[in-house]
Amino acid sequence: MGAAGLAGCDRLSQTDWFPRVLGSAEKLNQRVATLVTGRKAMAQEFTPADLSPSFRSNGTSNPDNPEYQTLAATGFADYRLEVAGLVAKPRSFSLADLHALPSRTQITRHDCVEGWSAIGKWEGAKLSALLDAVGPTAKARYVVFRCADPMNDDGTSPYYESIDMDDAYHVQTILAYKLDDKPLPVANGAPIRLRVERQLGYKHAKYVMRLELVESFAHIGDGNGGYWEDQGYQWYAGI
Ligand SMILES: Nc1nc2c(c(=O)[nH]1)N[C@H]1C(S)=C(S)[C@@H](COP(=O)(O)O)O[C@H]1N2
Ligand SMILES: [Mo]
Repeated sequence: MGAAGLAGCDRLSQTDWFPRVLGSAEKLNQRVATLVTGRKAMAQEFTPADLSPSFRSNGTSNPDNPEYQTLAATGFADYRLEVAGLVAKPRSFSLADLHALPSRTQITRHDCVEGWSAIGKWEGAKLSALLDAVGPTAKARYVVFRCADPMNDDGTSPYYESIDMDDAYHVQTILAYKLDDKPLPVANGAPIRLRVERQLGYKHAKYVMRLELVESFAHIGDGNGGYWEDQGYQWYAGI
């Protein structure tokens, strides 16, 4: 086993304290993904000929949230992505700020656990570039994505997700503002949605309003790292 493999094992042992400790199958998935492909491995990219004729919407298609609706009504001119938590320079980013960051365009396949896939062309700011601008502190281990869509009737429990720093700095991890060369539609997460290409669909948070750099997500939601994770889905949804 090479140095990369050993580094992967070391990383795993650091995560063993997880609250609802990752089920053993999940740990196995993560170990296999780490050893077989390495955490820097690229998700497959496709050509324009492979694009799905249209990219369907799943889950929330238009957040039932007055603040979001107000932002949408003016084309998100007043949108600000807040970045907070364990960073040296907390700040917010307008859409223009996000467009000014180094970007990446990629044609990838999205796989939803509900049994459908679609290939889309995504363009967005590299999350690594945004993180370089705010300076995560040494304690930061996860990026938490807070979304605009309430997931229950009383308007609480908005959708949220989290990824580790390996995925956060991966070259294909972007805050997408375009789908198939057009501004990201509301149905697919306008104005900003996460693309974290080696993970299943539910990790790709839409309607992202705020990022938080944290050491642990034990005290966020039910402590499992995401809205669907709190309903029992795996936190590490690598494919
Ligand atoms: N904020 C938010 N993000 C979300 C969801 C959601 O309902 N709300 N659904 C997730 C799921 S299960 C999938 S498969 C994809 C769907 O993305 P799409 O609507 O662009 O197809 O978004 C993910 N991110
Ligand atoms: Mo999904």
